[in-house]
Amino acid sequence: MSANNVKPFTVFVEGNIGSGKTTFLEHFRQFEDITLLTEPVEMWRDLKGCNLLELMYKDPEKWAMTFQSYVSLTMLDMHRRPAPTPVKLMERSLFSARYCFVEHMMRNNTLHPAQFAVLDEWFRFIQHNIPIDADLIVYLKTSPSIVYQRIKKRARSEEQCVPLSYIEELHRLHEDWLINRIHAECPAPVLVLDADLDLSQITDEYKRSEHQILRKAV
Ligand code: DCP
Repeated sequence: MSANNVKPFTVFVEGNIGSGKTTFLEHFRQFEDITLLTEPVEMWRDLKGCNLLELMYKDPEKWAMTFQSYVSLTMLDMHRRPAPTPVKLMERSLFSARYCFVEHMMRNNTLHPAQFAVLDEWFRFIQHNIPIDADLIVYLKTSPSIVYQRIKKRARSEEQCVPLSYIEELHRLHEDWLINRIHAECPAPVLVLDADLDLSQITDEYKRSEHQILRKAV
């Protein structure tokens, strides 16, 4: 809740792995009156000394369920966290966890149907019983080959085994959710930005979203 008890304008930043979500959030650090909630990847890498992200990539059949249930908890925490500002900008959401990552793990049988059913029931329960505010989704749209190169370059140790085919599949799932709208609900209007641009050009593209996010003439 913002200072005057009005709900903040809540924005989810979505896009493939390596699409620049963190960089996008950092762009908005220059503005006052905006709460930035970056994704809790560091919590996933260190839960009481356990690296769940690494366990998930090393042995997906064994750890995907545990990992995604912890992702759900940390994302729900971000959704419910009050913002003392008129704007709240979040990296990812419960929706991309369900419609992109869990969906992929269900389709390629990484998750047993029973495990998928439990995650899906949690998702539905939360959706129907816990208010999740969403006013805008910024979709950082990329080409799989470009983000694949970025992932290789940034060399996050857990992601070294990620094949291009996985990035392509995640791309299709983001497109199905945000552009083709195959799921019944998309929680907010979608603003699509070209996130293939490299760092020297991306600021102008990010600026295209300032007006809608800050909701004033900038
Ligand atoms: N991940 C996952 N399941 C989720 C969310 C994320 O398996 N529900 C994994 C994919 C990545 C890592 O967690 O290995 C972080 O992915 P993100 O795309 O969420 O974050 P990035 O740090 O890649 O974002 P960007 O590079 O766009 O800033």
